[in-house]
Amino acid sequence: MDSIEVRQDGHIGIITLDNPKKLNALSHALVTSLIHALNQFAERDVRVVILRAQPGVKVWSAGHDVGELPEGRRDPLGWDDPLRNLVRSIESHPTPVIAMIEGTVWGGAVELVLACDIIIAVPESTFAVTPARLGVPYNVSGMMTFMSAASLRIVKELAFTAAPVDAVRAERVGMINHVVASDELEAFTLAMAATIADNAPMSIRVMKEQLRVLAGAKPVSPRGFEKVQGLRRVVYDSYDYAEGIRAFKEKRRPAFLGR
Ligand code: YZS
Repeated sequence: MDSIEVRQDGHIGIITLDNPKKLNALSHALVTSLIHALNQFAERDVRVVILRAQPGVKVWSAGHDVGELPEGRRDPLGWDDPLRNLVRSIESHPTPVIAMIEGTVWGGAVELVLACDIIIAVPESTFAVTPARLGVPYNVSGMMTFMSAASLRIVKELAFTAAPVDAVRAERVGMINHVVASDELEAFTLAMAATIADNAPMSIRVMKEQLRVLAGAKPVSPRGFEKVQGLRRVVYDSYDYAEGIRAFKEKRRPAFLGR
Protein backbone atom coordinates (compact mmCIF):
# COMPACT_ATOMS: atom_id res chain seq x y z
CA MET A 1 0.00 0.00 0.00
CA ASP A 2 1.13 3.59 -0.64
CA SER A 3 3.49 4.92 2.01
CA ILE A 4 2.92 2.17 4.56
CA GLU A 5 3.69 -1.50 5.07
CA VAL A 6 1.01 -3.70 6.56
CA ARG A 7 1.39 -7.20 7.97
CA GLN A 8 -0.29 -9.56 10.37
CA ASP A 9 1.54 -11.88 12.74
CA GLY A 10 -1.04 -14.11 14.42
CA HIS A 11 -3.44 -11.80 16.25
CA ILE A 12 -1.05 -8.85 15.98
CA GLY A 13 -1.46 -6.31 13.17
CA ILE A 14 1.58 -4.19 12.34
CA ILE A 15 1.50 -0.96 10.34
CA THR A 16 4.85 0.59 9.42
CA LEU A 17 5.01 4.18 8.18
CA ASP A 18 7.21 4.07 5.09
CA ASN A 19 7.47 7.36 3.27
CA PRO A 20 11.00 8.54 4.15
CA LYS A 21 11.10 11.11 1.31
CA LYS A 22 8.29 13.06 3.00
CA LEU A 23 9.45 12.16 6.52
CA ASN A 24 6.19 10.23 7.01
CA ALA A 25 4.23 13.50 6.89
CA LEU A 26 0.53 12.79 7.40
CA SER A 27 -0.60 13.53 3.86
CA HIS A 28 -4.09 12.74 2.66
CA ALA A 29 -2.68 9.70 0.78
CA LEU A 30 -0.80 8.31 3.78
CA VAL A 31 -3.76 8.81 6.10
CA THR A 32 -6.11 7.12 3.62
CA SER A 33 -3.79 4.07 3.53
CA LEU A 34 -3.58 4.01 7.33
CA ILE A 35 -7.33 4.15 7.81
CA HIS A 36 -7.81 1.45 5.17
CA ALA A 37 -5.30 -0.81 6.97
CA LEU A 38 -7.04 -0.24 10.31
CA ASN A 39 -10.42 -1.05 8.77
CA GLN A 40 -9.03 -4.27 7.28
CA PHE A 41 -7.61 -5.30 10.65
CA ALA A 42 -11.01 -4.63 12.25
CA GLU A 43 -12.55 -7.19 9.90
CA ARG A 44 -9.90 -9.84 10.62
CA ASP A 45 -8.93 -11.66 13.78
CA VAL A 46 -6.53 -8.92 14.85
CA ARG A 47 -6.57 -8.20 18.59
CA VAL A 48 -3.94 -5.51 18.86
CA VAL A 49 -2.27 -3.15 16.38
CA ILE A 50 1.28 -1.79 16.47
CA LEU A 51 1.88 1.52 14.67
CA ARG A 52 5.56 2.10 13.96
CA ALA A 53 8.08 3.56 11.53
CA GLN A 54 11.01 1.79 9.87
CA PRO A 55 13.82 0.81 12.27
CA GLY A 56 16.36 3.54 12.91
CA VAL A 57 14.41 6.43 11.35
CA LYS A 58 15.45 9.95 12.34
CA VAL A 59 11.92 11.32 11.97
CA TRP A 60 9.00 9.09 13.05
CA SER A 61 6.61 11.59 11.43
CA ALA A 62 6.95 15.28 10.51
CA GLY A 63 3.24 15.80 11.31
CA HIS A 64 0.54 17.21 9.10
CA ASP A 65 1.61 17.65 5.48
CA VAL A 66 1.97 21.42 5.57
CA GLY A 67 1.72 21.58 1.78
CA GLU A 68 -1.88 20.35 2.14
CA LEU A 69 -2.92 22.94 4.74
CA PRO A 70 -5.08 25.82 3.47
CA GLU A 71 -3.16 29.07 3.06
CA GLY A 72 -5.72 31.10 4.97
CA ARG A 73 -9.37 31.92 5.57
CA ARG A 74 -10.34 28.26 5.93
CA ASP A 75 -10.25 26.03 9.02
CA PRO A 76 -6.99 24.06 8.67
CA LEU A 77 -8.20 21.33 11.03
CA GLY A 78 -11.89 20.98 10.20
CA TRP A 79 -13.95 17.80 10.74
CA ASP A 80 -12.86 16.20 7.43
CA ASP A 81 -9.18 17.03 7.67
CA PRO A 82 -7.10 13.82 7.22
CA LEU A 83 -5.51 14.10 10.67
CA ARG A 84 -8.93 14.47 12.31
CA ASN A 85 -10.21 11.38 10.47
CA LEU A 86 -7.14 9.41 11.50
CA VAL A 87 -7.36 10.35 15.17
CA ARG A 88 -11.02 9.30 15.25
CA SER A 89 -10.17 5.99 13.50
CA ILE A 90 -7.51 5.18 16.11
CA GLU A 91 -9.77 6.18 19.01
CA SER A 92 -12.71 4.13 17.77
CA HIS A 93 -10.64 1.18 16.53
CA PRO A 94 -11.97 -1.96 18.25
CA THR A 95 -8.54 -3.14 19.43
CA PRO A 96 -5.78 -1.38 21.36
CA VAL A 97 -3.28 0.47 19.17
CA ILE A 98 0.31 0.60 20.45
CA ALA A 99 2.53 3.40 19.13
CA MET A 100 6.15 2.27 18.90
CA ILE A 101 8.37 5.34 18.59
CA GLU A 102 11.89 5.86 17.33
CA GLY A 103 12.90 9.29 16.05
CA THR A 104 11.29 12.70 16.31
CA VAL A 105 7.54 13.30 16.28
CA TRP A 106 6.08 16.65 15.20
CA GLY A 107 2.79 18.52 15.45
CA GLY A 108 -0.23 16.53 14.39
CA ALA A 109 1.82 13.33 14.59
CA VAL A 110 2.20 13.94 18.33
CA GLU A 111 -1.57 14.02 18.58
CA LEU A 112 -1.76 10.84 16.50
CA VAL A 113 0.66 9.13 18.91
CA LEU A 114 -1.19 10.40 21.97
CA ALA A 115 -4.46 9.12 20.49
CA CYS A 116 -2.97 5.62 20.51
CA ASP A 117 -3.74 3.52 23.56
CA ILE A 118 -0.20 2.70 24.67
CA ILE A 119 3.06 4.46 23.76
CA ILE A 120 6.51 2.86 23.90
CA ALA A 121 9.50 4.97 22.84
CA VAL A 122 13.29 4.96 22.77
CA PRO A 123 15.01 7.50 25.06
CA GLU A 124 16.29 9.58 22.12
CA SER A 125 12.84 10.11 20.61
CA THR A 126 11.22 13.53 21.01
CA PHE A 127 7.75 15.04 20.75
CA ALA A 128 7.07 18.65 19.67
CA VAL A 129 3.63 20.28 19.77
CA THR A 130 4.03 22.83 17.00
CA PRO A 131 0.86 24.88 16.24
CA ALA A 132 2.47 28.01 17.71
CA ARG A 133 5.43 27.63 15.32
CA LEU A 134 3.11 27.79 12.33
CA GLY A 135 0.38 30.07 13.69
CA VAL A 136 -2.23 27.29 13.58
CA PRO A 137 -5.35 27.48 15.78
CA TYR A 138 -5.48 23.85 16.91
CA ASN A 139 -8.97 22.37 16.96
CA VAL A 140 -11.08 21.62 20.02
CA SER A 141 -11.05 17.81 20.06
CA GLY A 142 -7.34 17.91 19.25
CA MET A 143 -6.72 19.98 22.38
CA MET A 144 -8.72 17.34 24.26
CA THR A 145 -6.32 14.65 23.04
CA PHE A 146 -3.43 16.59 24.60
CA MET A 147 -5.39 17.27 27.80
CA SER A 148 -6.11 13.56 28.19
CA ALA A 149 -2.43 12.75 27.82
CA ALA A 150 -0.80 15.09 30.34
CA SER A 151 -1.53 17.61 33.06
CA LEU A 152 -2.73 21.04 32.02
CA ARG A 153 0.60 22.55 33.10
CA ILE A 154 2.59 20.22 30.84
CA VAL A 155 0.20 20.71 27.91
CA LYS A 156 0.55 24.49 28.28
CA GLU A 157 4.36 24.32 28.30
CA LEU A 158 4.48 22.07 25.23
CA ALA A 159 1.91 24.15 23.33
CA PHE A 160 3.30 27.59 24.22
CA THR A 161 7.00 26.79 23.67
CA ALA A 162 6.57 24.31 20.78
CA ALA A 163 9.86 22.86 22.06
CA PRO A 164 10.54 19.13 21.68
CA VAL A 165 10.26 17.09 24.89
CA ASP A 166 12.29 13.88 25.08
CA ALA A 167 10.82 10.49 25.83
CA VAL A 168 12.44 10.29 29.26
CA ARG A 169 10.62 13.41 30.43
CA ALA A 170 7.46 12.41 28.56
CA GLU A 171 7.42 9.14 30.53
CA ARG A 172 8.10 10.96 33.82
CA VAL A 173 5.08 13.23 33.32
CA GLY A 174 2.85 10.34 32.28
CA MET A 175 2.49 11.20 28.59
CA ILE A 176 3.91 7.86 27.42
CA ASN A 177 3.99 4.39 28.94
CA HIS A 178 7.56 3.09 28.59
CA VAL A 179 11.02 4.19 27.53
CA VAL A 180 13.00 1.25 26.15
CA ALA A 181 16.49 1.09 24.58
CA SER A 182 16.37 0.87 20.80
CA ASP A 183 17.82 -2.66 20.65
CA GLU A 184 14.99 -3.87 22.91
CA LEU A 185 12.16 -1.76 21.51
CA GLU A 186 10.70 -4.24 19.06
CA ALA A 187 10.87 -7.27 21.39
CA PHE A 188 9.40 -5.27 24.28
CA THR A 189 6.54 -3.98 22.12
CA LEU A 190 5.78 -7.38 20.60
CA ALA A 191 5.77 -8.97 24.07
CA MET A 192 3.22 -6.44 25.30
CA ALA A 193 1.14 -6.93 22.15
CA ALA A 194 1.23 -10.72 22.72
CA THR A 195 0.03 -10.25 26.31
CA ILE A 196 -2.88 -8.13 25.10
CA ALA A 197 -3.68 -10.59 22.30
CA ASP A 198 -3.92 -13.44 24.84
CA ASN A 199 -6.59 -11.60 26.82
CA ALA A 200 -10.32 -11.45 26.10
CA PRO A 201 -10.86 -9.23 23.02
CA MET A 202 -14.50 -8.42 23.80
CA SER A 203 -13.63 -7.26 27.31
CA ILE A 204 -10.80 -5.09 26.01
CA ARG A 205 -12.95 -3.68 23.24
CA VAL A 206 -15.68 -2.52 25.61
CA MET A 207 -13.17 -1.10 28.11
CA LYS A 208 -11.48 0.90 25.34
CA GLU A 209 -14.83 2.27 24.22
CA GLN A 210 -15.88 3.11 27.80
CA LEU A 211 -12.63 4.95 28.41
CA ARG A 212 -13.05 6.87 25.13
CA VAL A 213 -16.59 7.92 26.02
CA LEU A 214 -15.73 8.78 29.63
CA ALA A 215 -12.54 10.69 28.73
CA GLY A 216 -14.51 12.77 26.22
CA ALA A 217 -17.36 13.49 28.64
CA LYS A 218 -16.39 17.09 29.24
CA PRO A 219 -19.42 19.37 29.22
CA VAL A 220 -19.05 22.39 26.95
CA SER A 221 -22.01 24.70 26.48
CA PRO A 222 -23.04 25.54 22.89
CA ARG A 223 -22.11 29.13 23.61
CA GLY A 224 -18.66 28.13 24.95
CA PHE A 225 -18.02 25.94 21.90
CA GLU A 226 -19.10 28.68 19.50
CA LYS A 227 -16.89 31.15 21.32
CA VAL A 228 -13.82 28.91 20.93
CA GLN A 229 -14.62 28.29 17.25
CA GLY A 230 -15.01 32.04 16.73
CA LEU A 231 -11.64 32.69 18.36
CA ARG A 232 -10.02 30.01 16.19
CA ARG A 233 -11.51 31.62 13.11
CA VAL A 234 -9.89 34.96 13.93
CA VAL A 235 -6.55 33.07 13.98
CA TYR A 236 -6.91 31.25 10.68
CA ASP A 237 -8.17 34.47 9.06
CA SER A 238 -5.10 36.33 10.35
CA TYR A 239 -1.95 37.61 8.66
CA ASP A 240 0.09 35.43 11.04
CA TYR A 241 -1.53 32.15 9.96
CA ALA A 242 -0.84 32.90 6.29
CA GLU A 243 2.68 34.02 7.22
CA GLY A 244 3.35 30.77 9.16
CA ILE A 245 2.36 28.58 6.22
CA ARG A 246 4.21 30.82 3.72
CA ALA A 247 7.38 30.80 5.83
CA PHE A 248 7.31 27.00 6.09
CA LYS A 249 7.07 26.66 2.33
CA GLU A 250 9.82 29.25 1.80
CA LYS A 251 12.01 27.49 4.39
CA ARG A 252 12.48 30.57 6.58
CA ARG A 253 11.53 31.63 10.09
CA PRO A 254 8.10 33.27 10.22
CA ALA A 255 7.87 36.90 11.34
CA PHE A 256 4.69 36.97 13.43
CA LEU A 257 2.96 40.32 13.98
CA GLY A 258 0.24 39.22 16.38
CA ARG A 259 -2.55 40.14 13.97
O1 YZS B 1 12.98 20.35 0.46
P1 YZS B 1 12.07 19.17 0.20
O2 YZS B 1 11.11 19.38 -0.91
O3 YZS B 1 12.83 17.87 0.14
O4 YZS B 1 11.14 19.05 1.51
C1 YZS B 1 11.67 18.95 2.82
C2 YZS B 1 10.66 19.52 3.79
O5 YZS B 1 10.08 20.71 3.32
C3 YZS B 1 9.64 18.39 3.83
N1 YZS B 1 8.85 18.42 5.06
C4 YZS B 1 7.52 18.50 5.07
N2 YZS B 1 6.62 18.63 4.09
C5 YZS B 1 5.33 18.73 4.43
N3 YZS B 1 4.90 18.72 5.70
C6 YZS B 1 5.75 18.60 6.73
N4 YZS B 1 5.29 18.58 7.98
C7 YZS B 1 7.14 18.49 6.43
N5 YZS B 1 8.27 18.38 7.19
C8 YZS B 1 9.28 18.33 6.32
O6 YZS B 1 10.45 17.21 3.84
C9 YZS B 1 11.69 17.48 3.17
C10 YZS B 1 12.83 17.12 4.11
O7 YZS B 1 12.78 18.05 5.20
P2 YZS B 1 14.09 18.73 5.80
O8 YZS B 1 13.64 19.84 6.67
O9 YZS B 1 15.07 19.04 4.73
O10 YZS B 1 14.67 17.52 6.69
P3 YZS B 1 15.59 17.62 7.97
O11 YZS B 1 16.65 18.67 7.82
O12 YZS B 1 16.02 16.21 8.22
O13 YZS B 1 14.65 18.09 9.16
C11 YZS B 1 13.62 17.27 9.62
C12 YZS B 1 12.60 18.11 10.42
C13 YZS B 1 11.45 17.17 10.82
C14 YZS B 1 13.30 18.64 11.71
C15 YZS B 1 12.13 19.30 9.58
O14 YZS B 1 11.74 18.81 8.29
C16 YZS B 1 10.97 20.03 10.18
O15 YZS B 1 11.13 20.82 11.15
N6 YZS B 1 9.76 19.78 9.64
C17 YZS B 1 8.55 20.41 10.11
C18 YZS B 1 8.05 19.72 11.34
C19 YZS B 1 6.78 20.39 11.84
O16 YZS B 1 6.83 21.51 12.32
N7 YZS B 1 5.66 19.71 11.70
C20 YZS B 1 4.37 20.18 12.15
C21 YZS B 1 3.42 20.31 10.98
N8 YZS B 1 2.12 20.84 11.47
C22 YZS B 1 1.21 20.06 12.07
O17 YZS B 1 1.33 18.86 12.17
C23 YZS B 1 -0.06 20.71 12.63
C24 YZS B 1 -1.01 21.19 11.59
S1 YZS B 1 0.41 22.04 13.74
O18 YZS B 1 1.15 23.04 12.92
O19 YZS B 1 -0.85 22.60 14.24
O20 YZS B 1 1.24 21.47 14.75
